[in-house]
Amino acid sequence: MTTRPRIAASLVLAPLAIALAAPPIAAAPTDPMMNEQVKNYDWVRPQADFVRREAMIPMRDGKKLFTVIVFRKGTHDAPILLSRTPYDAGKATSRNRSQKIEEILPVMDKEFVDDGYIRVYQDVRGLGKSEGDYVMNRPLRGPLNKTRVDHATDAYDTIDWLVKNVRESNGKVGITGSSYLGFTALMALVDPHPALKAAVPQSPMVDGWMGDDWFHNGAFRTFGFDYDLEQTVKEGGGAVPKGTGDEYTAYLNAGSARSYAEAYGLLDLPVARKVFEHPAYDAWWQGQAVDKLLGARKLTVPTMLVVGQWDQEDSYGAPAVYRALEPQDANNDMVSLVIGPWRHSQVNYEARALGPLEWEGDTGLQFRTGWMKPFLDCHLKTDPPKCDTPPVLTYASGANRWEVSRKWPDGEYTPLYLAGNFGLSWDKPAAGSDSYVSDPAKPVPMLPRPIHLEGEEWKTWLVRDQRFVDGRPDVLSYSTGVLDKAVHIKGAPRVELHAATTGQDSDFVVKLIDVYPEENSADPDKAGYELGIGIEIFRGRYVHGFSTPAPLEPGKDYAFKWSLPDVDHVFLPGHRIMVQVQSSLFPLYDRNPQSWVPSIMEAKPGDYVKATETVRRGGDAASAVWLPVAKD
Ligand code: PG9
Repeated sequence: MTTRPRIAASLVLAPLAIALAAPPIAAAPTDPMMNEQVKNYDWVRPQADFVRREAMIPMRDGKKLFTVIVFRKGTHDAPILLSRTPYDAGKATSRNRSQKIEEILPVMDKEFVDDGYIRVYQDVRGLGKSEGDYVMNRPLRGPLNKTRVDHATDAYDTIDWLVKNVRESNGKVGITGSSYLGFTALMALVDPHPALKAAVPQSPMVDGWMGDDWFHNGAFRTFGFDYDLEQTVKEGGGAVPKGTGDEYTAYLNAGSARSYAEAYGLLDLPVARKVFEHPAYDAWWQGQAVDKLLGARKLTVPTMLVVGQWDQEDSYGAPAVYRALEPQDANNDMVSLVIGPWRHSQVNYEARALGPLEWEGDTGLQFRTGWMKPFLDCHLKTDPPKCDTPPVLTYASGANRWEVSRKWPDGEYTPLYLAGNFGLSWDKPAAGSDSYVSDPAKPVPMLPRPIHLEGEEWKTWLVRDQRFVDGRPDVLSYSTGVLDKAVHIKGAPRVELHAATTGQDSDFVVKLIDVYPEENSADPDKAGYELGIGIEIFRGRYVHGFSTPAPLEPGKDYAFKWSLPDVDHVFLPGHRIMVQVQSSLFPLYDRNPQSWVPSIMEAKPGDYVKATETVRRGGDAASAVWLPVAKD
């Protein structure tokens, strides 16, 4: 018998089902001219197979957060699975206006509620029906946040209320969600509530400057403007009204990020202004980096970090938190890492395919039922099964199978050198170099034009065939011969690019590519396909340190070092490995003017100049991509 108090009536909008269930019998005929608008309608009917409660949960500063609690009728002694969202908790729990629980909730919730979980969605402070101010990446209380509240306290107060007020619960809470919801899931781990027993942050936004939504290695990602407008404008937001034409042209015509923002009135948005105020990796960005915040604390809640191998928004966060926490995980059972063959957040949807790539079955469902739910079950259920969580679970694309590792990365870093005649070699080649002219007036497109960075085009751009650029004079393409045996990599490939520029600044983009056999009559669309396995940018001014941008000395050789996203991939026999080098990836990243300016986002038209980029190979400037080659 539970002694938990019942939900306070004032905090629950009780179903109106009884009041509206049937018209009064033998009532007077309806007045033909009566006002036909009624106050409300409770769409949850008595025949519904679920209970759906709404509550305004009070936080420590008096603000109340809108929360929806959903479970199958008859659920009791049940774990709670919580998500804290900026994307409308009401909508997330009324996907269809159906009387069946699997119809109203997101697809990922089905197996959980079928097994007696209580599903809770909450609007974060300031959004949806929640009270308070919205700060997009609300920092933790401290130097950057002088208020009494943050996502850690809001999660704490919410969990406290839930375990005291949801009488059907067993008092144990797990937290999950992808992207922004992954970020709020991670923040709940800071001084966590004792009832928080497990967390599954998926594609969390962790460090918006280093490699998640806003910048990658210092290069500014323009798509953030659309997100800013969608998220922070109460009425009239939505995507930037840049028209229906080619976004490549729209951004190019606008000039710098600042002139684009000015043209569309985006500087009225505090969130956009903040980004312009912090172009480098200063204390503001560093103080928000969730991997650093968590790495400085003891992890007390078992955590499964999840990311997609082709995550076009937040590929950095989950592995970064894993790296930060793993050193304190002596028994290898507190923090685990999962990398699936997914685009951003695809883990929560059907995942049989990504663009032209097909997997063995629905890998999202396989993960959720085969690993995520057992992980949560063993930490949250009243009579839990034994935990058997793999320390690292990855899907080996190419071979198309799930793999378990005890550590990550799980390979031996081996250099694959850029070589003469645009070859790639496992042995260090003779010294030489290749050059190209990078012209900011003709940046290398990220996709074949016209570009529309929305829908499927945005979700799958990382797996698009790269042949559309490999003949450009400003793209260097190096390739191995046809592989006679498989090359299996498990980890984040590391770029070591020795290069010089005639300018004072330069971006470098490296793509690791799997080139499919030239002939494939069974699947002709894939014949010769150049599949990006990792695509990542580095902004040259940060070669001395991310918080110390400085001009590059024209003609001087530098060693630029950065990582590509974490992957588990098998380059099959008959395929080739390719590395492409270029100096722009437009319009996702704003253009580097290649002359020195204090902030690239604010460059003026006259600042943009052509530069010759020289990539060194072999000798003591042996450019390479270091591959984490697995011992199979
Ligand atoms: N990548 C998105 C985001 C996360 C956190 C902050 C801002 C944006 C998202 O998909 O939620």
